[in-house]
Amino acid sequence: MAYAQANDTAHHDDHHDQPATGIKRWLFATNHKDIGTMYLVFSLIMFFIGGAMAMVIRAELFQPGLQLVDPVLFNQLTTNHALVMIFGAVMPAFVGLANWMIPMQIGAPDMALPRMNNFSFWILPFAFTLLLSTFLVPGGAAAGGWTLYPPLSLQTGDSFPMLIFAIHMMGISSIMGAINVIVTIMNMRAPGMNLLRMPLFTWSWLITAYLLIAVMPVLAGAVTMLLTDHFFGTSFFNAAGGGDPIMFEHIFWFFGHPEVYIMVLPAFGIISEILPTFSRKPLFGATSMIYAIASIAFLSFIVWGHHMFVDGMPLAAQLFYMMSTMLIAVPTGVKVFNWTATMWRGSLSFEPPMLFALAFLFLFSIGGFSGLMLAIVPADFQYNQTYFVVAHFHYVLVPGAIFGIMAGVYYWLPKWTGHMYNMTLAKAHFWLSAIFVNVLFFPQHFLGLAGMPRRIPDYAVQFTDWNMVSSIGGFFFGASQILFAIVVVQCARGGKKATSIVWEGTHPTGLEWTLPSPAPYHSFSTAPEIP
Ligand code: CU1
Repeated sequence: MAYAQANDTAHHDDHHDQPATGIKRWLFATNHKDIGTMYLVFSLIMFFIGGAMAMVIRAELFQPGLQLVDPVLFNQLTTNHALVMIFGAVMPAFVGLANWMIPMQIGAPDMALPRMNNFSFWILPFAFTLLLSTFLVPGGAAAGGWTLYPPLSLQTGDSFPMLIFAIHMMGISSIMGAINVIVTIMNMRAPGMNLLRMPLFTWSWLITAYLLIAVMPVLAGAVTMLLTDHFFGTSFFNAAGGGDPIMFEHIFWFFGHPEVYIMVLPAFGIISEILPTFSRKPLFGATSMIYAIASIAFLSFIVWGHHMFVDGMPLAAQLFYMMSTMLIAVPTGVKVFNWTATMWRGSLSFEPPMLFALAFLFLFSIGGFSGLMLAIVPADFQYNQTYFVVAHFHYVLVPGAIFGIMAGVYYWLPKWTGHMYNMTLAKAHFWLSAIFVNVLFFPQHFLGLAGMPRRIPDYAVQFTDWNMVSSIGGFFFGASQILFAIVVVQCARGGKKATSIVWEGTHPTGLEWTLPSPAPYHSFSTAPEIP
């Protein structure tokens, strides 16, 4: 509560005029909480749009043969499902959480650059309107999937510049968001809030923001070179003109691998705050947790070649990428050990944030292990371009990134809205999600090992059974997410009042949401006024 009071005081000092109401409040928002809300609402909408595409994909793959969509539309769906989920759902959700929580966690009155904050949000609706309108162009953004490998991606046709410009806008938005996070954390911490006292969510975002600034321009460069190859006669990736299509893969994955970590490091931060709260114990090894996240971030820059083992690569390079990739298991192991040790002999309770955090811990680990399998060069020769890869990264991104976001939302929603949400509905959402995410994605391991290729609208009959299971899991998983929307909307509209010790449960001492670990010696309610 002390954090919130400090914020409110500073906030009112800043604004002498009347606060805007109605549409102006949102259009001209410079307040980190309103912008955070807009990011989160936008992300939820994109989650359902990307999810609807996934439902169509799973419906087409329910049985062999072409029934619902033609192959061109199917390819459009796989490409756009990925772009919408990555840049529209997961990343904006984390930026929304950053906007809400970072100023409060470090005792800052707002984000450092509030107008840029507004700009970085409002780019997104335009970017995604442009991206989704490629569906209206004949052929659409069909060729190549979200990785846009040339020469296939250069067959995209008239929607190609729309696709490229949409990606540029997403990148600009991300870079501005990242700059804001770094400047806020570096310059606006309350007295006494030195770096190693910062809560883990803020720490994970600080590291993520550096990753974003390092790799988003690389993506921008890659897609710009595609654009000039397509329209201006350059031959960056065209062998006939002296270029090299494999170079695109190097540039893309130098962005792409850190991008995966951008989507999961903030979730590590969220989990590192939820597990201590619901274990009634401080986080085990908080400092080693920060170093582990930083190590993972560093390693993410030197492993990109593991996406390209089948391209033909010198043996020494194969060994380097294999071993550097496996090295990531070391800091990841530190984190899993610390999370487990945090819960060890703790006084555990199982409210929705804790349930999602635990599911994250178990299921993200499955994604980690299948990642280790893919890192082994000779094994990857078998798995490459199969559904095993699809199973792997969906375990990392759905029960990883998305469950992390949901854990965070269930954890902080009472703090944001002032209301407690419907526990029964939230728990039902958890159990349905946790069960059906496995029904959806686990069989895809079997399909991949049996040789089913990815990104295809049809398949050989021997793959039918597990595809049916996967699709049924997908339909139930998708439907369960409606519960999430209901819980969130109900909670925003009203309900039982939340208190500062909302998570006390049966424990009389209780714990606040943003309790850093270790607790700071400063009490912010007596801290000097922020100028
Ligand atoms: Cu990777």
